[in-house]
Amino acid sequence: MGEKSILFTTPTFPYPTLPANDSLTDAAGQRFTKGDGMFTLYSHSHCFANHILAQNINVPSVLLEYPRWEDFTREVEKGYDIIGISAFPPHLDNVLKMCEYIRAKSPQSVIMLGSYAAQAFAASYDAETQKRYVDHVILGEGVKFLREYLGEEPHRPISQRLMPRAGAAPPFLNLHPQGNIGFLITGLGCIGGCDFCSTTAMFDKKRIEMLSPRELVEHIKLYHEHFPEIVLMFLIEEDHFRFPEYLNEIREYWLDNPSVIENLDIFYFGSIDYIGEFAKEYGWDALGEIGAGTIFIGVESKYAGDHGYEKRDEVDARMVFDNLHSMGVRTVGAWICGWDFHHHANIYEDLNYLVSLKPTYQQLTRLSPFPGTELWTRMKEEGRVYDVPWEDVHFWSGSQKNVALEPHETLNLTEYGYDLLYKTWGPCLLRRLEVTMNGYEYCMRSANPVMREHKSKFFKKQSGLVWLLLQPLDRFAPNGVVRRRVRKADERFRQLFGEPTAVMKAASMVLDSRAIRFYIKEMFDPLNRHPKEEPCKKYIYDKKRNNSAVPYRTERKSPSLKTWMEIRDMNLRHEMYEHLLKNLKHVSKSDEDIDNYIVERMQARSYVAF
Ligand code: B12
Ligand code: SF4
Repeated sequence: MGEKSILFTTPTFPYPTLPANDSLTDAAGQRFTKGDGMFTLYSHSHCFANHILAQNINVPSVLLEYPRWEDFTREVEKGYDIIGISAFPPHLDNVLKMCEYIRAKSPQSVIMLGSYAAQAFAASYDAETQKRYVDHVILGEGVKFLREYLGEEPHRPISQRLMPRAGAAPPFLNLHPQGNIGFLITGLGCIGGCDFCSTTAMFDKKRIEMLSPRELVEHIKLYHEHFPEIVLMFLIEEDHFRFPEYLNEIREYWLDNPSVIENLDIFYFGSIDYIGEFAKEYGWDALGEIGAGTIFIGVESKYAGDHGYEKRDEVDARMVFDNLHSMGVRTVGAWICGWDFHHHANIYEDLNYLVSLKPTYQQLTRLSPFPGTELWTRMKEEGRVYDVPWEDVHFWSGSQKNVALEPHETLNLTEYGYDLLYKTWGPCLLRRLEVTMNGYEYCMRSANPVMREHKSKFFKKQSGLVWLLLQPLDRFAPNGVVRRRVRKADERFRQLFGEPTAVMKAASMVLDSRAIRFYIKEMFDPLNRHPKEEPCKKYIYDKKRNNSAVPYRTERKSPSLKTWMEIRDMNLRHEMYEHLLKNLKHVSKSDEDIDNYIVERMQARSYVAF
């Protein structure tokens, strides 16, 4: 077979919006920090599946990310041998349109469809319709499939090099922050087999290990060397804590890298029971020592354990959340509304249970029977799946006929839940500051010198950075309860780290003035009127950079005039602040750790991550 030309692409923009007019690609805005008013982070992310595929085949390829229709058609008309589309269900109507276009303009191109749009497509269309649009629907791991198709050795290890970074910032500071979150995939799939879960169905209830513990730490070091502005490594996996020996092995390599420990931490995934068991086996301190920064925890419901979900059976969620927070580990508490056991007499109790855990971040969604899952098949048989448009098949789909609740109630309850968390505990960024201050105290008490001398610095720097937001938080707190929390956090910060420096006070005034301007603008033109649009990028994997950590070249289309002006404005402002703060640092009493960090963040145009 001669060398094939390959185009990988995501669906074309514009993307559908979520029920609350949120952007599909802004995970912080639509979920993790949703409901926090102007303190809701504004974030971006990338399509990692296509990168993994492009990195693991021997032939060159072109990768289009978030193309507009004309970017896509221009590329299709070049007549690629293979066009691979990685997409999610909300894009299926558009994906079918893309396939029709390919069939018409480049009939020799073989069309491959992967990811969760493929899962939904395979479950929803008969074989003949599928063939009309797509030549290969790939369910499960794609690298092996692609290598086999290309006639390459399929079983060689799947490697990962650096991928584009994701980023997040408060919108009044920066709508286009530089990426400060790196991504690695430690494993695909989950052995849990929960009936509602798409990933366990996609990978047939198996887990495919993608990096060994040693490789993982080596890869994190590589990210840190190339992108020193990264503050968080996001590890894609379904439940790290099901594999305690794996995690415990990370500890040994992680503690050997103090300079990395001072600068970044790790986003893990876990479930209550398995985190509890890990802590029982290796001690709670082990969680700090594996670099856990944030853990995404599927709480699902207070009652999940009573209804057959084995991962929520044994351990008390409150004890797990409290212990994690007390040692500086942030949490994302995930809760699902619309279980069959939910009714009017227990739903508020369930929601308030989640609130009582005080998750640092949250994900409140509706139970959504995703096509291709066991739940969907069962509900279909029971006549309980409403026929909703593809654009509404996501975490708030409303496609499920509930036993006791009306569909609008489940959506309203999730919206209400975000608001309740905000009004009870304050915005996630305040909760984050409280947890990082706990982390500092915890490290200073620790018997482990690496935690005491190195990890404590990370907590101190991050606490200092988020302290800058206390002034706008105090001004724009949603109520007196939260305002008092802000003031208590300030008092505690001063007790722990002393009086804020001149640099901190100046930076805090800058943030406050940005927040005031943003608030005024929001009155007339709320950000939610303009759901986030990602720029189109073209990544060229020409295979000439095989020894380089970054294996692609990026071509970015000129941004729209509005985006260009926003970026220019941000750059100018940041240069000015950076200059001001550097000068202040020289003429006033300074806390080197915090002040240098604030200036570095200004330089990097990036702030805290989750
Ligand atoms: C990172 C992530 C995101 C990121 C980036 C996603 C992206 N690709 O654009 C962000 C934050 C933007 C995001 C957003 C959303 N996400 Co998301 N996300 C994930 C997460 C955590 C990891 C995905 C990933 O990168 N995995 C690593 C790659 C390598 O694995 P992979 O994608 O499975 O790809 C492999 C195979 O599937 C296959 N493959 C994939 N594509 C292709 C294409 C071809 C041509 C071939 C041959 C093979 C192939 O080969 C790859 C290598 O083996 C998953 C959970 C998970 N663990 O998978 C959820 C998940 C995919 N997201 C999910 C959802 C619902 C969403 C949203 C719709 C959220 C919402 N509000 O409802 C949006 C939609 C975003 C969009 N672009 O429209 C669901 C999907 C469920 C479903 N059945 O639809 C998941 C499974 C979470 C869950 N547990 O339910 N997400
Ligand atoms: S434990 Fe989590 S990832 Fe695993 S099958 Fe259940 S819901 Fe899915």
